[in-house]
Amino acid sequence: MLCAGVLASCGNGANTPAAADSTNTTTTTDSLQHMVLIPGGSFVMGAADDMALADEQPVHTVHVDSFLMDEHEVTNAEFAAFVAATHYVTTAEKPISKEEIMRELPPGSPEPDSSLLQAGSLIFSPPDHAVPLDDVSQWWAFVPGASWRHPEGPGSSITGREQHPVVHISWDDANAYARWAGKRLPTEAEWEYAARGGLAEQPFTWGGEAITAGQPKANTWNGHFPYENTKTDGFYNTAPVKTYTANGYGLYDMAGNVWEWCADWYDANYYQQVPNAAQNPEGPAKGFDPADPSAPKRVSQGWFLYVQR
Ligand SMILES: [Ca+2]
Ligand SMILES: [Ca+2]
Repeated sequence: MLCAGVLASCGNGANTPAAADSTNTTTTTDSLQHMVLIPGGSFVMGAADDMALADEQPVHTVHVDSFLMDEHEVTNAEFAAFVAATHYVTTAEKPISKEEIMRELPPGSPEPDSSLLQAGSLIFSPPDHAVPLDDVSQWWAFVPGASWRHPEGPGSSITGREQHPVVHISWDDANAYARWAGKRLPTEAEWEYAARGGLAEQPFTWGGEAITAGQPKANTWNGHFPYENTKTDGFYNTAPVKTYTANGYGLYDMAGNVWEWCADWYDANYYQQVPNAAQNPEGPAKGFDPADPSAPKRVSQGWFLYVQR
């Protein structure tokens, strides 16, 4: 419910003057500052290699129309301006209602202890030794009082991190920010198309070179997860936006730094249902995750691209 993440929002490209001019790659008007025109086109979505997960198959061709996308993740400074203007309260800053929890749990579930209903969020709290990588509870811990204002919990602050991406942002928070800014969340298809930066069938936003080769390319985990981080990219937690080289469309941190919200519901079986050559697909009508069937989820993005081999 309370994931560390942020949005990359995009405008309704078809309705904006900038989007109509496909010769411009970057907008210049005040209201569209820091947005990039992504020229429409078709691409192969999904994965077919040995590492492909079931929900990434089969690969299918998708067309997206031109749209505008923020050039970087939403920063603490940008989100603070939204909150100052609207007095918006994020999901992580609200106590959790017992009724809401019970609605999302299977019928007959025991009621949660009231100590679990405080406002807060999940904090990365790694062990100092190797642990099974299929158990996220080994490195995530719920911390009352953690929120975008207090990223590491009470006592921490975002002072000095104004240009870092905002974290502890739910899908509802991201959606509210985007609407306030006169934008919307990208669809999963738009996000993946934009992340590729015009490169076809490459595994990374920068192409095919291994992430460990050459200069640091993105803010990721370096070393043995989750107990050793060598910080060869310079950062343990978030990095200021635009620290690393942009992709071919001029978008930053499409790989790494923080995960970004997409508009789509997540359905593990969606790729098996979406027609080939889909035009501007908007994802399934509702969410379904067989690993957690009582809690529908939205799509978040931000790491490996999918490539057909
Ligand atoms: Ca790092
Ligand atoms: Ca990112």
